[in-house]
Amino acid sequence: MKKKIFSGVQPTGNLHLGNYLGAIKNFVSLNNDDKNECIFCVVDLHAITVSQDPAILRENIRETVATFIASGIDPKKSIIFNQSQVSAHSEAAWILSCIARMGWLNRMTQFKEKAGKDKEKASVGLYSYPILMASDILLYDSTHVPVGNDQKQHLELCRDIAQKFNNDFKVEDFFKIPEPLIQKEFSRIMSLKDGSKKMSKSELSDLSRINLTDEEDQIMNKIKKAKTDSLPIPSNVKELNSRPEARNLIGIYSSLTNSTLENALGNFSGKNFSEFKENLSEILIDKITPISNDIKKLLKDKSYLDKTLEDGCEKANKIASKKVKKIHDIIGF
Ligand code: AQP
Repeated sequence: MKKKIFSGVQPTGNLHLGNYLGAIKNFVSLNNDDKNECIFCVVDLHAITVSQDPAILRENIRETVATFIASGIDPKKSIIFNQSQVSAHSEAAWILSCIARMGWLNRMTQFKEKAGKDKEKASVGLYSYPILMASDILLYDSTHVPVGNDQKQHLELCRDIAQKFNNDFKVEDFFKIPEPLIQKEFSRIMSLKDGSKKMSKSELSDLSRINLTDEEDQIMNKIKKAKTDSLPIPSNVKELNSRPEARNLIGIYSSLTNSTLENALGNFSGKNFSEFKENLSEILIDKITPISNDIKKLLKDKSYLDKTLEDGCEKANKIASKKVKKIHDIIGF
């Protein structure tokens, strides 16, 4: 049995190292394994849960496709498409919003974080976002969903919705119950300015993240200015627990070099951060600049990116519209 993989990225600009190490890097290895059928979605319906400039959104959709391809996802092997062009997503989201319970949604921590203190002014879409995410996943009978750690709770909600639908309508196994694929280590990359906040596209300070389109000098400058503390690099992992910024930088190093935290510490223990930062910058430049150059090249060929989406949408639509038709039959439309 092939694994059916589904995941999405919002086209909200500034795709960063957290998106890469937490999600896209994993997408690439799943794409490269012939035992998997992969679908990678540019989730533009999710992006409009906060306000977007239409012209910038259109460009960000293309930039997200370019980032997928530049990172190593092959559109001939995997389906790449944008959510808004397959209407089954919006339709299934309405139906599943009649299955999901208010109490379940009220527990979602991401809504609380994103809506902040003024939740009365947040869009209804931001609140019900996890139901749309469940529709995205369930429409394709996905068995596995590679996401960063921050999406774990949403995936649990998706499983609850699928189970309730199957039970309510006595259609055992109609919706497959998907498994999260979350990397055990470094699944949450933190801000370069504050080790307690996740690296994020919407953070105002550009110095808080490494963008996948950053140039060499920007990467060097951001790592140089990244927050650390005045102590030298410790010799054991336990000591990192009370030093979030140091843990984050060493975690990024380990993730990029596919080594353990212990090995990374072994190379630098007792040294000061300036030497470590020089090494980290070099590794980041080696990894990010080829991706950054390819994104820029691909962005010049809009018709190729649009055609990639068009082909992907056609394939996704075939699968999703069949599933929606079955949902209609089950619920009595
Ligand atoms: N800091 C992170 N560390 C690890 N993984 C992360 N992801 C996001 N930030 C980190 C993972 O990237 C995938 C795509 O995320 P998204 O674009 O759909 O939305 P997000 O999680 O809301 O990303 P941001 O950067 O925080 O965007 P804004 O600021 O717009 O809200 C997901 O699998 C996510 O887990």
